[in-house]
Amino acid sequence: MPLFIHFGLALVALASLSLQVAAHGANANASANAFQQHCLSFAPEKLIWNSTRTHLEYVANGTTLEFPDNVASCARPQQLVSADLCRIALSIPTSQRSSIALELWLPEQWSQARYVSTGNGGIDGCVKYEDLAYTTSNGFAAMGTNNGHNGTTGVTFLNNPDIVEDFAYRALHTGTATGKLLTEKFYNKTPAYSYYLGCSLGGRMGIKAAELYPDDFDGIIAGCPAVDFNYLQGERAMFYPITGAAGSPNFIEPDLWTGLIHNEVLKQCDALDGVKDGIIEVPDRCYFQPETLLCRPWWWPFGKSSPCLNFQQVLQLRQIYAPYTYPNRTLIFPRMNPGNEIFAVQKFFAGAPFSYSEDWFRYVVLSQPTWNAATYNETLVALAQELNPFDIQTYPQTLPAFKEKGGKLLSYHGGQDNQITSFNTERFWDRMAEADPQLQDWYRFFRISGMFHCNSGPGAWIVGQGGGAAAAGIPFEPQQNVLAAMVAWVEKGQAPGSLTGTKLVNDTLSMGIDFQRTHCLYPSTQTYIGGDYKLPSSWRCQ
Ligand SMILES: *[C@@H]1O[C@H](CO)[C@@H](O)[C@H](O)[C@H]1NC(C)=O
Ligand SMILES: *[C@@H]1O[C@H](CO)[C@@H](O)[C@H](O)[C@H]1NC(C)=O
Ligand SMILES: *[C@@H]1O[C@H](CO)[C@@H](O)[C@H](O)[C@H]1NC(C)=O
Ligand SMILES: *[C@@H]1O[C@H](CO)[C@@H](O)[C@H](O)[C@H]1NC(C)=O
Ligand SMILES: *[C@@H]1O[C@H](CO)[C@@H](O)[C@H](O)[C@H]1NC(C)=O
Ligand SMILES: *[C@@H]1O[C@H](CO)[C@@H](O)[C@H](O)[C@H]1NC(C)=O
Ligand SMILES: *[C@@H]1O[C@H](CO)[C@@H](O)[C@H](O)[C@H]1NC(C)=O
Ligand SMILES: [Ca+2]
Repeated sequence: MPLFIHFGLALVALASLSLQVAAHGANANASANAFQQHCLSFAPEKLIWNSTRTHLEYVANGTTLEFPDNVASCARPQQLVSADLCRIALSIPTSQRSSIALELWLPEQWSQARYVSTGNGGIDGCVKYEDLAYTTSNGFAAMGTNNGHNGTTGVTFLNNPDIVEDFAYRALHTGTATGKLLTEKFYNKTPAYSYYLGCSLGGRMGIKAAELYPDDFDGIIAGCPAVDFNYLQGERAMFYPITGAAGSPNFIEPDLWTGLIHNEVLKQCDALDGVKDGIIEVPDRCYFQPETLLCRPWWWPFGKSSPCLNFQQVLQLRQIYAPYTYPNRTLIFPRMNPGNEIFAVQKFFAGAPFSYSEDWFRYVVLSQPTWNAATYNETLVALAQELNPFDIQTYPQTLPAFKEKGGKLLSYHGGQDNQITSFNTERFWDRMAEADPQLQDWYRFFRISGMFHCNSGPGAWIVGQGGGAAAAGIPFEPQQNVLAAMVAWVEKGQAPGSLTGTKLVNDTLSMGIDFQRTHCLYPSTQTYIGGDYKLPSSWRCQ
C-alpha cells in the first residue's frame, strides 16, 4: 500500500513536471504563434486604397529571404533577416501610369515604437533590403519602395512623367504615408518617432522630404546627398567626353589611374594632415598638380620617365580635377574629390558613359533614347536645369517648416568620394548656414575621411550608415553609429558632437578592428596632434 501511494505520488509529480514543461513550451510558442497569426491575418490591402498585396509572410530571425520577382539588375536576390518579423509587400498606384512596389517589415519586438523609411540609389528602383534588415534588427518598423520603377536604368522614364514624379518625391512620400499607417494598424499604436535613412540619391530623397513633407520625419539621415541633382548629372556626364572611349588615342588606361595617378595624388596630399596613412584627412587643402607626371622628352635630362603621361593626358587631368564651370567661368559643380581614383576608375574614368547621367539625359532631358553621351556639353546641363522636372534639383537654402517643427537633419560624406564630390555637401551646408547662423541646432554634417561613395575606402568608414558591412561589428550607440546618434538627438535632445568611425582589418569582420578615428562636426577640421595615428586620441577637431 505505501508502495502504491508512493508510486501514485511519483506519477502525480511526473505528470505535473511534464505539464510544466509543456506549459512553458506552449507559452513561448503561443506568443510566437500569436505574432505569426496576427501577421498572417493582417490585411494591408484592405487598408490602402487600390493597393494589391504581393507578399504577406512571417519571417523568423535567421531566415535568408529570397526575392525571385526582384529584377536581376538590382543585384539583391536574397537577404538575411535578423529579427522575427512580419513582411508585407504591396503594389500601390500613384497615378494612372505609375505605381510603387512597397516593402514594410514589422518586427515582433517593437518596444521603442520607432518607424524608419529607407531610400534608394543611383537612378534606380531597387529596394535596399539590407537596410530593411539592418533597421528591423535594431527594432525599427522599416519601409522601402522601388521608387516608382524597377531596376537600375532610367528606361521607364521615357515619355512617362508620372514615373519621374514618383522618382523625384512621390514614391517616398506615398510609401511613408502607407508605411506609417500600416505600422499603426498592425501594432495598434502610433509610431512614437519617424526616421529616414538614405545615401547618395537616397540623401537627396531625404532632403526633398524635409522640403516638401516636413511632417513625415522627425530625424533624417541624408548621406552623401545627390543635391543640386541636375548639375550633378551634368558633372558626371562631363568625364566621358574628356577621357574619350576606352582605347581611343590618349585614353588613360585603368592601371595608370590606380597606380601612377592615385599614388601621385597621395604623394602630394596624404601627408598634408601630418600622417602618411593613405587617407587625405583634409581634402580641401589638396590641389592635385598632374604636371609632375608629364613624360620628359627623350632629349631632356629632367622629369618623369615611364610610367608617365603625355601632354594631352595631363590636360585631361587638369580638366578632371578642376571645378566644373561654364565657359564664362560660372560654377556648375564643385571639383571632384582627389584620392578617389581607385574606385572612380571603374565608372567616371572607365572610358564609357556614366550610365546614370546617360540615362537621365536620354530618357528625361532629351527624350532621345539614342543620344550619344560623347556629345555631352554645357548646353545640355543648362537645359537639364531649365527643365528641372518636379523640382528634382533639391537645393533648398532654408527648410523653415522642418526646422520649426523640431526636425533634425544629419549628413555625412566621404572625403574620397568617387561618385558625388564631398565639396558639394560643404557648399550645400555653407549656403544653408548663410541663411541660418544657428544651423547646427538642427542640421549637422560630418566629413568621413578616407571614405569612398557611401561606404568603403582606406578610412574609418563604418558608422552604421546602412545594412551589411556598413554596420558590421559596431554597437548601436550614438558615438559610433549614425542612426543611433540620430535617435539620441531626436528622442533625448543629445546632438552628436562627433562620430567615431571604424576600419576593419581588410574590411573583414572576422579579422577584427584595424583602427578607429573620430570624424569632426563640420566645419571643424581633423588635426593630428601626435602619437599613434591609429588611435582616435592622436587627433583633434579644430
Ligand atoms: C515550438 O514550435 C516549433 C515549431 O513550430 C518547434 O520546433 C519547437 O520545438 C516548439 N518549442 C517548444 C518549446 O515546444
Ligand atoms: C517590380 O518588382 C516587383 C518586385 O520587386 C514586382 O512585384 C513588380 O511586378 C515589378 N513591377 C514591374 C512593373 O515589373
Ligand atoms: C536574431 O538572432 C541572433 C542570433 O541568435 C541574435 O543574436 C539576435 O539578437 C536576434 N535578433 C533579434 C532582433 O532578436
Ligand atoms: C483605383 O481603382 C479603381 C477601381 O477600383 C480604378 O478605377 C482607378 O483607376 C484606380 N486608381 C488608380 C490611381 O489606379
Ligand atoms: C554664364 O553662362 C551661363 C550659361 O550660359 C549663364 O546661365 C550664366 O548666367 C552666365 N554667367 C554670367 C556671370 O554671365
Ligand atoms: C553642344 O552640343 C549641341 C548638340 O550636341 C550643339 O548644338 C551645341 O552647339 C554644343 N554647344 C557647345 C557650347 O559646344
Ligand atoms: C583581403 O580581402 C581580399 C578581397 O576580399 C582578399 O582577396 C584577400 O585575400 C584578403 N586578404 C587577407 C590578408 O585576408
Ligand atoms: Ca594622411
